[in-house]
Amino acid sequence: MNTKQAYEWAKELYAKLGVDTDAALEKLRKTPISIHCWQGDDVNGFLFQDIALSGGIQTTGNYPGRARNAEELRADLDFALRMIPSTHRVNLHAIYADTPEKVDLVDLEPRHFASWTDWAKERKMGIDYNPTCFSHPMAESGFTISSADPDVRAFWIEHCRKSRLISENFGRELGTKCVTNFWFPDGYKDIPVDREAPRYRMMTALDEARRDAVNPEYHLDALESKVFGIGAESYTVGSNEFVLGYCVSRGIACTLDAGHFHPTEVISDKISSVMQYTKELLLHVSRPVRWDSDHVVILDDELHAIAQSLVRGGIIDRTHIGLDYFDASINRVAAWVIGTRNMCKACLPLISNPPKCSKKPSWRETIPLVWLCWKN
Ligand code: RNT
Ligand code: ZN
Repeated sequence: MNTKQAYEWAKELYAKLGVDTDAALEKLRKTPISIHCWQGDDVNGFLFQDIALSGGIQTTGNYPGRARNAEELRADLDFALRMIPSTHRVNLHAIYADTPEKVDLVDLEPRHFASWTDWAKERKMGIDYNPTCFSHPMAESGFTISSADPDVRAFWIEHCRKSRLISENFGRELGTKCVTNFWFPDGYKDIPVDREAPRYRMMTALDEARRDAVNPEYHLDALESKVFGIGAESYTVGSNEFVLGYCVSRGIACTLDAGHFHPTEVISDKISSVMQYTKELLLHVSRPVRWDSDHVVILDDELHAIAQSLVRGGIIDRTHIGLDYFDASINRVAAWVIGTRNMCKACLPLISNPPKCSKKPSWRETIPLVWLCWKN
């Protein structure tokens, strides 16, 4: 029996249960997964040579075959994409700029990503983006955009500002909105004297970084929280409360990373709460094992629960599903394929048979109003 035949039989069986498999697959096709490029090279990037991964995140393992340049990374991605049905998106970090020029993060422009744009265009894929606020000498203090040092702060504000312009360009070139995720590792290893000032600085610095008007058709801001990082165990500036408050008050998307909460907390239960107050959501689907260990996503209970929250809650269309894990101890291409396919597999049974929920009001544009009132 070939796969086509197997599908026809399955289709018939499911039809008897009232499930239209063609329609379900079509719907799944409209739910792209943003595949994180950084699984392919252990979050090294190609902009700087010999720079250690910092920011309290870590890849472990030394499996051979790490991509050494953008060309190799794209070839590996192409190989992975052949084993992943449907068209998805690729999520880039600033350090994946593909240029022979010696440029720093604050000098990056859309042209430094031209090869990525061409590559994505050929494949009819969208691109998502991230400023890289770690693995850089200016991040050595453990603080970036919330640093008390005005020069350090200005550097990261400028990097984030430029990132939004790069993002808008991706969106315009590829005809699909680029979601740009801001994540800052800023925090203290030990108990700080002042918990308030860094948060005030982060809030105002973010506003400054986001001062340019960008076309919302092409770009969306998202902000990611975290409970702690390695070397920042006692205090993280961008905590859950800080981030949620910022996203709601500014009308931007909140990013929920599955590994960024206490081990017994799950994002599957946070999604429906956050979505009462924000129009769009970005997910970093990952698999924390004891800590934010960024294991490859498997089809476990929490992945099913995440998909349930999205589909049963009727919010999958307002959600951008991204993956975020990096495992260097296994084949990196397999890691992409396994994680992405599992994310799709978790959504499919739910999409095939959506619940007939009671009618609920559609999303109202309350958030920008709240923000306007607050601003005035
Ligand atoms: C770190 C965050 C962040 C990064 C990527 C590389 O804990 O999850 O999203 O993993 O930006
Ligand atoms: Zn993340």
